[in-house]
Amino acid sequence: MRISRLAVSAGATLAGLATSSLAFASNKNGPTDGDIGFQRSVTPVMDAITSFNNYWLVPIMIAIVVFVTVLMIYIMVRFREKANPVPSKTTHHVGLEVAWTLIPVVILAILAYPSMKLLYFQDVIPESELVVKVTGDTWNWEYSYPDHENIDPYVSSIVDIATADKFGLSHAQIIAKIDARPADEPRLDGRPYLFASDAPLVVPVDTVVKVLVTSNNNIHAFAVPQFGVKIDAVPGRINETWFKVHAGEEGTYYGQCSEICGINHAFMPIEVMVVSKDEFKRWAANGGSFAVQISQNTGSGALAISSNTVQ
Ligand SMILES: [Cu+2]
Repeated sequence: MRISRLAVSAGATLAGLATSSLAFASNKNGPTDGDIGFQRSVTPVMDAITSFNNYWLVPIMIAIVVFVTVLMIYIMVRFREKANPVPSKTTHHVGLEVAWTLIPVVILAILAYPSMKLLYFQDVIPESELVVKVTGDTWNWEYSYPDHENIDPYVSSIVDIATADKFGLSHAQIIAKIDARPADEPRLDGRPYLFASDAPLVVPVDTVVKVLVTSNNNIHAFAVPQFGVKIDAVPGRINETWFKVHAGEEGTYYGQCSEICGINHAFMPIEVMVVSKDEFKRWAANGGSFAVQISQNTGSGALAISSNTVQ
């Protein structure tokens, strides 16, 4: 009787934790201090991942944790030395062994169905309206738009200060130092350090974007949590994935290289700027720039780089 009351209260506590973890899911973009849920979803794939986690995995995990905890407590109380002076000599119980083998098999089989459905949903790319190519490098990302010949491939690097200047500085001091730069140098401008780049990937909202991912050197991974995108960038191979940001979700989304790739792995952020379809058209027609470029420097590499820098 006491045990069953204990089970009910443990269950209630864990169910409360689960609902609060759902409630903890941030409504902001990007990672937020104190978050314990996933980042807010903005694509159909991430919607499916979030539901699979919240409505299948978390409830099943909670049920298992509650069951095992209650069983452990029951065994510790019921079979303690005082209450059970003559211990049982049983070593095998066929029924029990069959049960603890079959029940996990059934749980995994039940999980396999929605899991496979989700994998195929991620894997099969719908008819794409835009293709972007992402190339991992040591240590930054290069973006190109094979559909738009007028947009030169451009490199997207972290907004940072030199490693030598960072020595002994706190996170906040590094941010202050970057923000103190002249306005014409890459600055954070309110964006998070280790996520902000000097040239984000620009894509239109409500559009199926096919992403081709490869690498120039070692293995990286292109990952944007709010899109449900994470795919390895492997040299000599092109991996494909896709995302479609929901209408009305224009904004800036962040990710980071997610396959440990070397000394500056932590310093190759992914910043994706999602703009309206019209704004993207203008950006693309303008050679990959939001600003009208006035440059004295004609016909050199410097122009190509500056015209791709998002102003
Ligand atoms: Cu990396």
